[in-house]
Amino acid sequence: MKSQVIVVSFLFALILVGVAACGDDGDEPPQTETPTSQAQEAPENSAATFEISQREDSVDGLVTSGSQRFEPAAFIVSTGQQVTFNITNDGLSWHNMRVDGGDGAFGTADDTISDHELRFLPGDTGTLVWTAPDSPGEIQFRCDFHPDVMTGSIEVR
Ligand SMILES: [Cu+2]
Repeated sequence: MKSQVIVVSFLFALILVGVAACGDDGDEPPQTETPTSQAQEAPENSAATFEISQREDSVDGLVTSGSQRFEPAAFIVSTGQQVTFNITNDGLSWHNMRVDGGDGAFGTADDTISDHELRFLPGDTGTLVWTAPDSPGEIQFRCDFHPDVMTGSIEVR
């Protein structure tokens, strides 16, 4: 009879350990989620710096059509904040970055464009320094070489 109590106690302990382990797993962030899928938020009341990657998918050195993108592609900043994007072309194509100044249109005088004489070759790094408008809103940015797919947004709070 005593040995049965011991076995039951042991099994109960095993169950407790199993439940605790499951609980720990639930607290950890999912491994498959990439941090770049979330909007990057700048600290308030100071200049902000973001790392941004230009890339695309490829098979045997051939770029997969429509896969060109910025990673991350969504940012949150404060009104009037100075923002520096440190850009790296991690892809195979030419890219740049153009931020709409807030007039809702690209190719206008209020745009801000990345350096490197308007295009980044594969492996190039550079910057785009931009100051958020003084009023809240949604600012769009894009790559001029892939304007239909390579886009992003900056939420100004
Ligand atoms: Cu591009």
